[in-house]
Parts: sequence; C-alpha cells; structure tokens
Amino acid sequence: MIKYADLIEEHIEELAALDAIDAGKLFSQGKAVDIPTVANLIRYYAGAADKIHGETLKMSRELQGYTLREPIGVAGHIIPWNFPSSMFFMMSAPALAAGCTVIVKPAEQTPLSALFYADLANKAGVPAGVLNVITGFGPTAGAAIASHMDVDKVCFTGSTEVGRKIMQAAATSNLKQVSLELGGKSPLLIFDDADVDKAADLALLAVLYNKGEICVAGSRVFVQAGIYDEFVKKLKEKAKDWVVGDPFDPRSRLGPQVDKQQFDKILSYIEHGKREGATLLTGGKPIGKTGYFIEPTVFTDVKEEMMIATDEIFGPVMSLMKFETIEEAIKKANNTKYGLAAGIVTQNLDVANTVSRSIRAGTIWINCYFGFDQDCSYGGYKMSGFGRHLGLEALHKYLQVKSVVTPIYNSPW
Ligand code: TXE
Repeated sequence: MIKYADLIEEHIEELAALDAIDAGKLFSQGKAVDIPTVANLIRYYAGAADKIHGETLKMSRELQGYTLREPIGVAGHIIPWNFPSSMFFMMSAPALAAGCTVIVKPAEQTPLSALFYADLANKAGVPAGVLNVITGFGPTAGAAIASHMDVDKVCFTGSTEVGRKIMQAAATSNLKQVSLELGGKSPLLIFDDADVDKAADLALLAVLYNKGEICVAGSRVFVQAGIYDEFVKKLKEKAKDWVVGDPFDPRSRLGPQVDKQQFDKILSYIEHGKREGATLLTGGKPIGKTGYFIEPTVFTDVKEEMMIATDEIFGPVMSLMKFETIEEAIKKANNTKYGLAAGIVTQNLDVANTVSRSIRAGTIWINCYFGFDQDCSYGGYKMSGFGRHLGLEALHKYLQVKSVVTPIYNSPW
C-alpha cells in the first residue's frame, strides 16, 4: 500500500488532470489537495493494517475466550463523480488494509482516474483480483454489485433515491452489509459575535467549494439578526471574487458543473427559488454558451419551506435565512431530512457547545468548514445515510468479529 501511495504521488499531475477533464474539478485543487490527500490516506490505513486485533475476554465460566477481527470478504464500492479520487480511496484504502478484496464501480461521468488507479495498483504489486475496477452505468454495473450473491458488503455514496435501491437489492439478495453516504442540506449558523468579514468568506467557501458539488456543502446559511444586514452586504461584494472558468486556469475558483443533467437541475432550482419569492442577491445565470458554467448564486429572504431550502441542489447556490435566538437557530438547522454536517461561527463557548450537541448531524465544524482529516470520521445522521468514512471507524466497517472459545481445564463441555 505504501508503494501504491508513492506511485500515486509520482503521477499527481496526470491524476489531477484526469479528474479535471472528467468532472470539471479545478486542476490546481486536485494537484494540491485531492491527490496528495489520497496518497496520505493510503499510508494512514497501511499503518493501521498490522494493528488489527481482537480481545481476550473475561469469561464468566471455565472457558477461555478471545475474538478475532477478520475481513468481511468482497467489498463492492459504488462511487459518485464529485470526488472521483477521494471517494475511490476513502472506501478502498480501509478495505484493503482490512484484508478485503474490492470491486470499484466509478460513476459513469468519471471513470478515467479509477482506471489509472487500477493500473498503478498492478504496478505497485497489488495481487491480481484484489483491487478491481468495473466501469459502467448504475442500473446495470452498479445494480449487479448491489445484488450479487458473492459480494459481502456494499458501500455506496450518491443520491438518496439510489441509496434506497441499494438497500433493497442487498435485502433481496444475500443480506450483504450496507453503508450509505447520501445527500445533505447542511446548515451553517453564524451568531452575532462573529467577525462578519471572515464569516462571509467562510459561508461562500462552504457552498462554492467544488462548485457546490459536495455532499457536506453548507447550503443553508442562518445569520443572527444583529449582523444580518452587514453580512448580506459583505456576501454580495465577496461573491465577485469567486471567478468561474476553465478548471485548468489557475485564476478559476469554480469550474463547470459535471454534466448537463446537473447543470439543468441547478438552473431549475434557481428558477424555483425566484418563483417561490426568494430574492436573488447575486448570480442566478449560466455563463457563456458552451460548457456548464453557473454564476455563484445567493438567495436571501428564503423561507424554510421553499424547495431551495429543503432540497439538495448540489450546485453553487446559497439559501440565506435570518434567526433571532439560539433556540430558533437549532430548530431551523434541524428542520431537514438530512444530517451530514453543520457549521457554527461564534466566539461563545456555551453557544458552540450547546449547538453542537443539539444538531442532528454526523460532523460539526466550529469556526471552520470542511475540517476534514484522515483520522476524523464522517457520515450521516437521518436520511444522509449510515456508516462512516475516514478514521478507524471506516476500517472497522470492513472487519467482522469472530469469537473463539475453548475450555480451560479440559472440562467436559
Ligand atoms: O447520482 P446517482 P446522480 C446527489 C446530488 C445529485 C443527485 C443525482 O444531489 O444531484 O444525487 O446525482 C450509481 N444501482 N449526489 O444521478 O445516480 C451511479 O452509476 C446501483 C450526492 O449522479 O446516485 C454512480 O456510480 N448503482 C452525492 C452512483 O450510483 C447505481 C454524490 C451515484 O449516482 C444505480 C453524487 C443503481 N440502480 C450525487 N443507479 C454525495 N452524497 O456526495 C445509479 N448508480
């Protein structure tokens, strides 16, 4: 695995370029963040591979008991297009470290880096058949993995709708274990004591990073009444700094949306927002005639029941809302079927502690956003799914416990 990580690092430029071509992701970000992070993630799990052990048990009778942690078997990974490299290894690195064999089905929009990773696995000496990549469409190749009798676990990241299908297929085939990481509509709560300038930067980052195509995007922003007007002013000014353009141009901060389907979906939500009576503070239009570029978009006067406040748009669209009290902020933040992440901006420790324990979401970022780390697991509450990526939690997803019991005094059991 360490050799594999080294080889990936030797090919950072090619891999970042493949993800830029396939998904419209920024080449500079791929080179500086996605691909190096992937190499380090493989090393992290490689380091965990020889520290997998069971426990000696304190049995209540004259028995000796211990547990073994064994690989779950064949793991099927159905991955999305928004982070083709990160998703590949957030699933495959812990699976390999646990001793599983893996079948990856990349999204149909983004197969190129996955094929490159398969080739590098061969070069690194990963035995044939251990890490397999099958390209194809969801209803055929993906469904075959979910319903296969010899696949022991399926790990899926994608839409809630397909997540349901995966669970159904697992239930009606061999009851394989399932973990799902699905959509989100994560809240970012900004309290009166925040530095407004920094908070506006953070709010834009939270929704515009990777052109909003990120499951944990902070797409619902709640701002306390005392700083609301100033915040809106800053947001409008700062949105201009988010240059949309060619993902290979170092000046671009957002590339194009992944495909026409995603582009049309986002624009139709923008139209809905306008029709439902939200105010378009900035953006709202496609850019140019070729490519799927969309202006960074901010809606104010958003009501909780509007579609732009309830549905995952998966694009550069922020829904801004106002609140007065901490109780109101918590209630509004939790008013969603999803529960992937949340952000809190405040200097008040009591507020930070109270809110972080009251929000039903798998990750809470205080005075930051996207505070990802290889050692820090993340995943969903509620309809954002279950099972965790990253950290040792993800390793344990690929292990199962076997109990071994033997009499101590050769007693006649
Ligand atoms: O997802 P799909 P789509 C959300 C986001 C986006 C929406 C639709 O809101 O706008 O989903 O995106 C495979 N059996 N997310 O249509 O279809 C498919 O081939 C087995 C959030 O692209 O769920 C691909 O590999 N597999 C998300 C993967 O599922 C099937 C990331 C995801 O595609 C299948 C992506 C089937 N019947 C989209 N049908 C996140 N949580 O980060 C499709 N697939």
